Amino acid sequence: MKKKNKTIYLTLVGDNFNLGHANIINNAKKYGKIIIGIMTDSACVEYTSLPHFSYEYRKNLILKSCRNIYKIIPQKTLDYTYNLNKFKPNYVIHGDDWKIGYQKKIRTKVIKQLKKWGGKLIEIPYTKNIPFSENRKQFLQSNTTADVRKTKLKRLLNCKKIVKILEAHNPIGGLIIDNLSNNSEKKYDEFDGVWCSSLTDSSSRGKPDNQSLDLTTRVNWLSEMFEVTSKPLIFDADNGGSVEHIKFLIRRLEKIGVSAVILEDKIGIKQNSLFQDQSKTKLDTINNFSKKIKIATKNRVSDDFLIIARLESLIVGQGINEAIKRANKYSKAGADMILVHSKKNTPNEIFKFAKKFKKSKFFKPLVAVPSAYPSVKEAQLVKNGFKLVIYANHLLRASYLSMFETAKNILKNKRAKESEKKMISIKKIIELIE
Ligand code: SPV
Ligand code: MG
Repeated sequence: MKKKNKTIYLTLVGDNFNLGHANIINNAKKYGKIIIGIMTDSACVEYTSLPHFSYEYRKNLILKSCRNIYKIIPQKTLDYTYNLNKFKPNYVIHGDDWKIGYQKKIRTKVIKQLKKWGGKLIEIPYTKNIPFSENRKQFLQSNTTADVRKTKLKRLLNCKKIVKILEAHNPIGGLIIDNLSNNSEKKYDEFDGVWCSSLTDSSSRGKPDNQSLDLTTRVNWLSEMFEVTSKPLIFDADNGGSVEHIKFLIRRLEKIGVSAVILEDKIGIKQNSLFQDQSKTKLDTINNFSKKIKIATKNRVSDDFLIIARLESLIVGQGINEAIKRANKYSKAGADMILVHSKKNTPNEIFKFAKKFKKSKFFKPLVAVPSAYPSVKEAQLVKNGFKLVIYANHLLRASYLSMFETAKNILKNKRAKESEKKMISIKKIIELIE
């Protein structure tokens, strides 16, 4: 077969187009017509983080950067089998770095598939001196605009079984969420974003969670968080203030790149939902709260910014039927997701709610905040219709204990030596930030 009739297949994520990619494409040209499989968001989250840019954006970036591309197609899984069988390329080209690690299995499968039609694998030396993680950090630093950050939550919801959000009350907490991953089990895992909690925002400033820390102050400090992180953030807006004020809050949050707001159906001076005595807590009327949701949805620029309605019926002991009634109304008013809050020490009550709500024509994906029932496993939440889990206060609780113990020990020992082993070294903290 003449070269001009041959095809060569390669895959790219295409987020951070660099020398390595250019090298592969230049080599590929020598063999035939280039078919590029762009990894979809779902394919990427099987083994790594969500790409920074959306599929469409990455596709356009590749089209703009390279000439002589015959076809661009989505590769929907890490496994090449489907695309290879469909296009039966004469060659597949890849860097030789995939002979080890998680890609080894994929490579073996590619070789097996190609054999079926006499295709060949071409491996070129991996382009060195592009330290991926360093590059990635710099790339994220300079490419995280408000809009790109905002859309990430919806993209994650579209491609993950469950989206995992962790509270951070300062930018260093945000950096932990941005950078931590777990490769020790079979599947890659990481937190997907930040919860901006009214409880921990207030407590970390020595104030009660009763709106004494005003919303403006809370929204303003997000610029510091956003300066150094790239993952999406969900904002806890309590009840969002009065009907007249909601639209201003929504516009501000969306404009700065927040991905979702959670509004709760309580009124009056609030107290935290986890307090035992809720006798003073009042729920909003269904009509008034639905009005807030409608205003919120009407005033967002794009539906990539999510409006999440939070039900407090179970917190105040009004039972599952009342919660279902409200969930249906809030969903009808336009809420994208429903958070059903509970302070019971097992998830039974929210699972009962979920079972009933799943049958409703107004069903929306559910959000859980397992502060009171921490033994629930994420897999159980998925099974019961939950799509988002918020670990709402854990970094604050952990750091408070650590700060308290350190302070106590320095005071007791009249020196700091005994506390050193429980602290990160100064060298590490400098390296971390740099
Ligand atoms: C928060 O984190 O501020 C919340 C969740 O709203 S809870 O504390 O459980 O009310
Ligand atoms: Mg709160």
